[in-house]
Amino acid sequence: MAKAPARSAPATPAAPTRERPPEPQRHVATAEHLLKLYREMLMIRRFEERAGQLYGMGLIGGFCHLYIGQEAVVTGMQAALKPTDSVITGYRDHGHMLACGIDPKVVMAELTGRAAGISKGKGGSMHMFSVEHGFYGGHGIVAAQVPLGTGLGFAHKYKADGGIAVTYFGDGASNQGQVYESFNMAELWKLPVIFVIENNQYAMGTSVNRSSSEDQLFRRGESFRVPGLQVDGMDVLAVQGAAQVAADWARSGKGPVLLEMKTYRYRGHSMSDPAKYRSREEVAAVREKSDPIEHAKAELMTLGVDEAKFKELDKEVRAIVADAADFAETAPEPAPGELYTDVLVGRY
Ligand SMILES: Cc1ncc(C[n+]2csc(CCOP(=O)(O)OP(=O)(O)O)c2C)c(N)n1
Ligand SMILES: [Mg+2]
Repeated sequence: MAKAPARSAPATPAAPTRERPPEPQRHVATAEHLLKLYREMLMIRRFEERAGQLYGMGLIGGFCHLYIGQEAVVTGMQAALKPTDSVITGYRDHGHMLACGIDPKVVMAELTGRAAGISKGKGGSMHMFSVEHGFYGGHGIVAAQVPLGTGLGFAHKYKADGGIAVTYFGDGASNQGQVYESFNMAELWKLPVIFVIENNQYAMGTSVNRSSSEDQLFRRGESFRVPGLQVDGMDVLAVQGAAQVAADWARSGKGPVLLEMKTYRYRGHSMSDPAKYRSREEVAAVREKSDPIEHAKAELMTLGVDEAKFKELDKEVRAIVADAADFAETAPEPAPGELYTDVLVGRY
């Protein structure tokens, strides 16, 4: 009887060994540099507190998602970027705009729907944009900014302008299919993109563990060979250190990199969230143990910065935010004719 031929599956070529970015080190900062980061985080915090108040007074309509608790992420990331780089995020975007150097006045005026707002008062909290500052939105559709950010990376590579695209999204967004299509293309084409997952532990009322089979989100790029790093997103210098490694990697043509920032939002998902899915104690414990601003302050004190300096900074930041709020309350609303400008009309 004839012997059956030996069976074997079609051979898959051996995968080349993957290079990985070096292990990031916490950024070693001078008191001066840390003080600058502290001030930037404080600006975001005070701005957001004020936005929350204006919302409570009925001066802000529509949705309003505050960034309180997550300030170290955007501040540390921005510290490693260059003016040629671009930034894109979702709807929790006020902090990203301030970090990109956009005037608090035009951001606050946009929140209150005034003509002087950055989107002429017609975009509101979730729809702001400034090409001049390398800020590409402000997007209300969960994860929609991820393919767009990948496209920004493509543009940087195509134009060979040396820039990289920082694409922020949430833990909830990280379960969207378009994120993985983006990872695939970004790695295949070695696009200069830093994907930043702001893992604030919740997507509206759903905790990461209830929604994610792989809750170590920095591993989410592995199937696509996108290297991932997990970062303490409550420590601005840890963020800057990781951002530097990621930026060097992406800028040198090695392709995308994924940073999972472990962070926390103190407020509800949006201003209309009663936050029944978590206890007050849980929030209080994070605030007490991990607050990014308090930690930076404590570190600055060990570097010799005294209480008077903090008081001076706080006063200065409060004055800038108060000015922005006054402006946003008193600036005129858009003229009725603006209803018909900037509107894309399709013909069917
Ligand atoms: C495609 C889509 N689905 C659902 C929503 C409603 N929605 C808005 S925010 C959100 C949760 C997203 O959470 P996460 O990505 O963790 O970001 P975070 O709000 O925590 O910053 C959902 C489901 C939406 N805006 N877009
Ligand atoms: Mg989230």
